[in-house]
Amino acid sequence: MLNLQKKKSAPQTKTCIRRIRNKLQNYNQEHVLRWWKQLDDIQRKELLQDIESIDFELMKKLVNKYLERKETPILFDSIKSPEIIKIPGTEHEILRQREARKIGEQCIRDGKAACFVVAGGQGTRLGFEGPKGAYPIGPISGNSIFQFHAEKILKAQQKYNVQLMWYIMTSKPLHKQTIKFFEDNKYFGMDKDQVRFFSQRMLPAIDKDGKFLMSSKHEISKSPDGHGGALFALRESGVIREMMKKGIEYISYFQVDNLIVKVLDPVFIGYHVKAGAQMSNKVTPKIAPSEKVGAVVIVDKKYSVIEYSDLPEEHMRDKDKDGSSKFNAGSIAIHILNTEFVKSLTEKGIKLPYHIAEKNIPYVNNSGEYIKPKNKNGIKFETFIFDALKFAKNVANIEVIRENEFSPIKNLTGVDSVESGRQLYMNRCARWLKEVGDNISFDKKGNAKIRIEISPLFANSSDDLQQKDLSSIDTTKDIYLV
Ligand code: UD2
Repeated sequence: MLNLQKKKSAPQTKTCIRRIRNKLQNYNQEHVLRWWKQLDDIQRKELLQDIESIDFELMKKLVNKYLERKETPILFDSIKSPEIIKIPGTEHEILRQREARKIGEQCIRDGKAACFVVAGGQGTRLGFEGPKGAYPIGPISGNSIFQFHAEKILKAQQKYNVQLMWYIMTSKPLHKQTIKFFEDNKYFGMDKDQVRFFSQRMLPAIDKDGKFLMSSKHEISKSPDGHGGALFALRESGVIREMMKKGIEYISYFQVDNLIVKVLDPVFIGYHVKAGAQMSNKVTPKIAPSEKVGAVVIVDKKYSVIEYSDLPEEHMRDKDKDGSSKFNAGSIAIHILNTEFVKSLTEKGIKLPYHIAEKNIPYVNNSGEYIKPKNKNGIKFETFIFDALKFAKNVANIEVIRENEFSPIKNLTGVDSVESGRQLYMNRCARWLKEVGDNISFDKKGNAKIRIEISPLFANSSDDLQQKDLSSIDTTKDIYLV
């Protein structure tokens, strides 16, 4: 029986290899089979599967785009600053915000909103093995970033008396680890059924001649296709269909590395609904023109985000005719997207533009040696979710208070780091305690003098704290409320 199968499969494999070899030749990538003779059966199978999964036509376009440097130039003169719903100051604005909150709360109660986190990026800058969301960030508890987000969702669930869905986009190298992390932690108290994982697409990385880089003799180096890949992944995984079946209309999108993000903000949802928007943004004034956040702008009457890496020094300070800064509306990567919008974009086959990123990518050289390059040797291609803005009929841009909603964790130390993210989190806890009358001291930099951690399950706002008995708190020592 075994023998028969072997005899049968041998010619098939030969034909298959011939076909694949031809394909590779057509696309100028035949070098990926260079070590074929040295590979064992399992490695050969894996390599063939890897090759079969590649969209060669897409890669051909991307390679040409890179080789011909076909990036569309940004016409800086035609850019305008966006319309923004400012933080309310007047009585009228306060009323407007209250109305938005009411609308958003009703949407959440009616089960029309779900949480969606993009967690497919590799945490290389953090120097952490494994998914970034598994990073033990809690200043006292050491709880993971995922646990903080999960507890915020559970708290919202209690408040609105509705079961909320959490969609988590991972990428191939992180997928199994992410699920295992949730399983090991018993889903942080959430029901298994309310957490839905799906994986984004991976694309080959190329060298400067347009050839696929090899990460081993039988593996093509691949990386996630950017968070814009969420659109493709939402469709391919069937998640967008599932969402619509459940009656979900609004996707509350956030990045895993923003520890203090409001995972489901009724005010944001309400403004989005009131504006009849299809996709919306939270913005905050940049702390400096060079800050590493994108800027929400208007180009040709359409909303868009100019990524920080695309904003040259000489344009960072450009002004509108009225003297206001063009690039001051910092995008903190928090959006609402309508499920209907995502569905129609993906059904129409709309493709987001690919951005080129030059990186140091480890690879196997022609002699079969594994090289960790010191300089940028390779190119990755990524799409960005905010490029979908220009397809939206209406967009609402909501200004928020940075220190209440944005603490990005990109590096281990310094700017936008584990250190600063923790501090921003503790400072927000300290402000909440102060607001309810506790005597918390801050140093000259505005940092709380003691370590404070409040589990989102205990309180996720100063309003939540109002309802607690905090009389036994000693504000001279570390505070951990759980
Ligand atoms: C992002 C924004 C920037 C600003 C900043 C705020 C981009 C290109 N830039 O900068 O404008 O808003 O965040 O913090 O987004 N991810 C995936 N799959 C991928 C790539 C990324 O899921 O293929 C996730 C990643 O896990 C993370 C988020 O997207 O949660 C942002 O990725 P990043 O840290 O690479 O983006 P960054 O810091 O360049």
